[in-house]
Amino acid sequence: MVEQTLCIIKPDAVERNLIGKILQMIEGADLKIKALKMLHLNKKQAEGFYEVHKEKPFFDSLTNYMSSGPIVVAVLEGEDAIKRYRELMGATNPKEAKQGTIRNQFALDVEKNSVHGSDSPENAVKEIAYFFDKLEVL
Ligand code: IDP
Ligand code: MG
Repeated sequence: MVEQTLCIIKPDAVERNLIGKILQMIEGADLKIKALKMLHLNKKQAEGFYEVHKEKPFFDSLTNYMSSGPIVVAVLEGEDAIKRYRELMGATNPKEAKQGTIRNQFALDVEKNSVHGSDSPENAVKEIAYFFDKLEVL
């Protein structure tokens, strides 16, 4: 099934000039970029995006980090895109991420792990709508 998923290139990766390399890996994995932009979230906007994690001990640190610098947000499309992009990202903790994955290559630690990807069709729809207007997604 053709799906769309939300990708974020997080502040640690933007800061280290990894946008191009990460987008190259995404395109190389046969995922199509259907929307793309750069922005700098404020703390409230980061908290809104990660609302599902608001009870977690790492919520404050995570939302500080996600609002600490510019990010790139993108909509990716392809067959089974949600699962395939999560496989390409690798495990949340880079120590557990398989070789060849984005997080294995670029993540700094379990928080500053370079990329985000939606984890289900329902969340993909919500997350895409958080960042993109209907008219902005091809
Ligand atoms: P995911 O990004 O692989 O889906 P989630 O469990 O949804 O992982 O967590 C969202 C984000 O919160 C992670 O990508 C990471 O930046 C951060 N995070 C997750 N677990 C921890 C932790 O144990 N310590 C610090 N930050 C964490
Ligand atoms: Mg998640």
